[in-house]
Amino acid sequence: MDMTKAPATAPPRTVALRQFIGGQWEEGTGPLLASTNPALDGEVVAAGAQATADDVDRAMAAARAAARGWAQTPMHERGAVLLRAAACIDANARDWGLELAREEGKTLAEGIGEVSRAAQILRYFGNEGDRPAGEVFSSPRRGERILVTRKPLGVIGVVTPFNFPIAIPAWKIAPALVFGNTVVWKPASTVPLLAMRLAEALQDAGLPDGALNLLIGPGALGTRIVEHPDLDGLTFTGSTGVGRELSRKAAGRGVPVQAEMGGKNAAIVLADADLDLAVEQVVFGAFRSTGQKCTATSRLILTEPIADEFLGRLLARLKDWRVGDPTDPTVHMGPLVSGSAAGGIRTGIRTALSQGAQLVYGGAEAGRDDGAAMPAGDSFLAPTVLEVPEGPASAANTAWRDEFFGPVLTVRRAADAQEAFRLANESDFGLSCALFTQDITRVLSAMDDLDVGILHVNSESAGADPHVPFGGAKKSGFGPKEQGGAAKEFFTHTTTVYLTGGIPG
Ligand code: UN1
Repeated sequence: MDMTKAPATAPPRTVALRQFIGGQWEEGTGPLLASTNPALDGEVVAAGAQATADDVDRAMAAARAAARGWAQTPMHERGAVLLRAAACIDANARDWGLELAREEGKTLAEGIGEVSRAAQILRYFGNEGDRPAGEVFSSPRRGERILVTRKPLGVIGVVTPFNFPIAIPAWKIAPALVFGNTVVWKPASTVPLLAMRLAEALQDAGLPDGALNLLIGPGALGTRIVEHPDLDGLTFTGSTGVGRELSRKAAGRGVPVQAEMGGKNAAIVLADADLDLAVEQVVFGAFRSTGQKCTATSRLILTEPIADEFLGRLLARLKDWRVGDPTDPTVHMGPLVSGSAAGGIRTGIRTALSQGAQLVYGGAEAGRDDGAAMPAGDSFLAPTVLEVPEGPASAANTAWRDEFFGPVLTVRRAADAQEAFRLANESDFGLSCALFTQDITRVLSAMDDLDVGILHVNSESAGADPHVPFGGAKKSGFGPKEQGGAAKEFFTHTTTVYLTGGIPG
């Protein structure tokens, strides 16, 4: 049959999942695993057998065996592999972006954008060989110089979340590799196909066998990696609970850890803000990727003079925010990653309401009774806005305090900028914050007063460029920051060299 004549409506075929160990793609020997499309009940995107504890051991051995040769490969050659992989990823951005939208549920535009972003990250680190590789200090002794050189840690465990199935792995694996480490990677089992795509790109780009190993399977594989005696470093992004548990285990064995965990990021709108800009950016920050970003805007602090006006404009904007199949280009927001993720958020919304929050828009039952604007299916939630009135219990309201990791925005009102900053800091987390104002004096105080790792002035709380540090303050992260020059801090250790040729004549 001529496949080019197959009807355009034919469902895409299910991709066979494989493990990548020591440069070989192989079938797993564990139980079956299938990634499914959260927008279309029952559509299997990829399926295959999971990896086992034994596969972790083989992957660690392969990574160890490859470590010395890769570390001795010149940085420019290591970078060239990343640059070739970036070109391959760019060439496949549309196809893989579509696979990403089907497997994870973000819109096609965001899926393609994320794949291109992975390529951009690989390009940034691919050029690392052109950047300074250490420091030179003066010596108090005649005829001596003191150099600080950098070396890879060795074998790095990489554990990544579902919400950026190719960009987050890229921003961990690219620096790990370019600085000369080898990698054993366990992605979230909900998004294994995109993990395979990244590994394929690196393999096709000429990465030596064993430098990257990919294990698809349950969380227990991550624990096995962390407990493995050959592990030299662990980089993790995901939930606070899992991050703390893995960090505790790694740190207890003297293994350096970098963990990027929760966020409860505020957008603050001051009285002088450009409201049209602020509404647009708050909607993007809160509801793009269905709110499933650690940098998503989940708290909105409105100063009194503009609060009602802002909410009115926000609700008008949300009426046009289409929820549906993310591969439909007219849709703004896809489903949550799974029905159970959506169910947990529905419970969270109901709890928040029982604790005194007021429903402003959407809600746990939206589209269920009225049926109108919401697609059927347990994974879908409406964009939801809750308001927590000021009172002794406001700070404890679950929608204000806990990370829901979904399309829920919780509003509080502040009398002025000072109170708004105090409310923004009223969180255990401190990842990012968006501040909307045209007042430079307020911006300068915010830079000092807000306890966050990332501050956006007049732009949404999400987003991260590859050449600058990324990571949070307070309980949002543990260990060094990611990306940019900060990545070097984690993926290398230093050797201080006291260098003299003898006593100068
Ligand atoms: C972004 O804001 O574009 O897990 C990236 C997360 C973050 C990445 C956010 N580590 O959502």
